[in-house]
Parts: sequence; structure tokens; C-alpha cells
Amino acid sequence: MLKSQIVMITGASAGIGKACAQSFAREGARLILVARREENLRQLAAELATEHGTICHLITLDVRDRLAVNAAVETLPAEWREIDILLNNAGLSRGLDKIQDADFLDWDEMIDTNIKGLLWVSRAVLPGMVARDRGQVINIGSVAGRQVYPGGNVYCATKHAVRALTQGMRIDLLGTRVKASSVDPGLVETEFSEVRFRGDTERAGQTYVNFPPLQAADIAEAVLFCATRPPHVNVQDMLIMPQDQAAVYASHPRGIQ
Ligand code: NDP
Ligand code: 8X3
Repeated sequence: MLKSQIVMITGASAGIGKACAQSFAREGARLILVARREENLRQLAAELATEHGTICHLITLDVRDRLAVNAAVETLPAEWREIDILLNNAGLSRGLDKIQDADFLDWDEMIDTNIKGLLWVSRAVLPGMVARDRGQVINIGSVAGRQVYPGGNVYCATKHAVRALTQGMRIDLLGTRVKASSVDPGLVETEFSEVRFRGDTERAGQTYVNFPPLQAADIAEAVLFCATRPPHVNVQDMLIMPQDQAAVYASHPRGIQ
């Protein structure tokens, strides 16, 4: 079903985006890999070419840069223009500060990446999908788009926005054959916490000691499920949690065996 389809993945250089690239590659898709760290993308593309014969097109950019996003999509080589699936995954959190204490720059970075970056990429890619009357946008939301936790304030607000934007896309695309879905994970062990705590690996590591977290591959399976439904089925959203995390406030401290 995905053989030779073109899948564009933002934030493909690490974590969930990288795992999704591996899953789509196994299914025979062609991949447009997007992120800022060019070396990571190159390494991933080389791995996928060796393991699955995957053909990749690499785009090194910051999704916050609207002009760069537009230029990258507009100048895609002819054989890469007809994107079948867009996975809006690039995103991050910064800190866990209270609103009264937080750094404005952290807010800018989260809002500009998680909300505006997702919008810039979607705005550039969606017209082609609508014109072809086929395609799918899959947004990576979060349990933080449904609940708020202490210090989560602005990050949670960005993920609530992603949830609203997926619903908005779904409504705006009604009448076309273009799908819109969101996959909303609970705690996943990736570089996410290291980024949140700006490289403080000890603090980041503490995030994952209380119970077995999800792995990026678990989310990739869910994304693949959304991407492989028949034409008359649209998965609107999926919430996927670790077994020991029932809600952002309610987890079972089993420890990691
Ligand atoms: P990682 O930090 O492991 O990966 C984040 C990815 O996003 C990287 O590839 C990074 O690439 C990319 N990225 C970040 N900022 C930008 C930018 N400005 N422009 C382009 N790419 C960017 O984290 P995850 O894999 O965990 O995060 C992926 C998504 O999953 C995010 O949207 C996150 O909010 C969401 N999520 C994560 C959860 C978790 O517990 N880990 C749970 C729920 C949702 P590079 O730095 O090379 O640009
Ligand atoms: C990432 C999951 O709970 O750390 O979106 O916000 S959480």
C-alpha cells in the first residue's frame, strides 16, 4: 500500500520521526526527510538505503523559517513533488518553569516550532494534495494536548493547538479525499527531555526511571496504522500511553526492571 508513496517527515533526525522513517522505509515508501541536523539525516538515509533500498530526499531546514519552508517545497525536484503523506512531527519543549518565571525565548521557540512550524509546512504541502485530491496529514500531538501538568503551561498549550489544528484541517478538507489525523503519545523515551532540559542528561534521564516509557517505535506503529487504512477510513486521533501512565498526573511507579 505504501510502496513508492512519497512520505515527508519533519523532525526525522531523531526520536519518533526517525522511527517513523524506518517504519515507512520497511514498507517501501520514498522519504523526504526534514530537520536541522544534516549529518543525522545523511546517516539515516544511508542506513535506510542499505537496509531497505530506500530512496530519500533530504531537506535541511528549520521549520520556523516560513520562507525556507516555502522555498524547499516549491523547489522540490519533479519526482518528489507529489507528496502522499505529510508527517508533522518536528517539535520540542523547553523547561518546566512556571508562567510567572519563564523565559520569553523558550515560549517563542515552542510556539514557533510546534504551532507555526507545523502550519508553515502544512500550508506549503496541502494545496498540492487538495489539487490531486489525495493524501494525508498526520500530526504528532501529545497527551499534553489533552491535559496540562505543572510547568507544562506553554508546551501543553502548543499541543492543545495541534489538536485544534488537526480538527480544523479535517473540517477544511471535508469534501476532498485528503485525510487528517493526529497521533498523541504519552511519555516516549527520545531526545525530548534532553532538549527540554538543554542537555542536562542527568535531569533528562530522571524522566524515564519511574516506569517503562513508550519507545519511538511504538509510535511509529501507530502512525503506520493511520497511514494504511482504506480510502473510506480516517483515524481522527489516537492517544497512546505507557501501561503505567494512565494520565499526566497518574502513573504507577514500577521502576525500570
Ligand atoms: P526528539 O527531540 O527526539 O526529536 C525532535 C525532532 O524534531 C528532531 O528530529 C529535531 O531535529 C526536530 N526539530 C525540532 N525543532 C525543529 C525545527 N525548528 N526545525 C526542524 N526540525 C526540528 O523528540 P521526539 O521524537 O520525542 O519528538 C517528536 C514529536 O513528538 C514532538 O512534536 C514532540 O512534541 C512529540 N511528543 C513527544 C513525546 C515524548 O515523550 N518524547 C510525547 C508526546 C509527543 P533537529 O534538531 O535536527 O532539527
Ligand atoms: C510529551 C509528553 O508528558 O512530557 O509531549 O508532555 S509530556
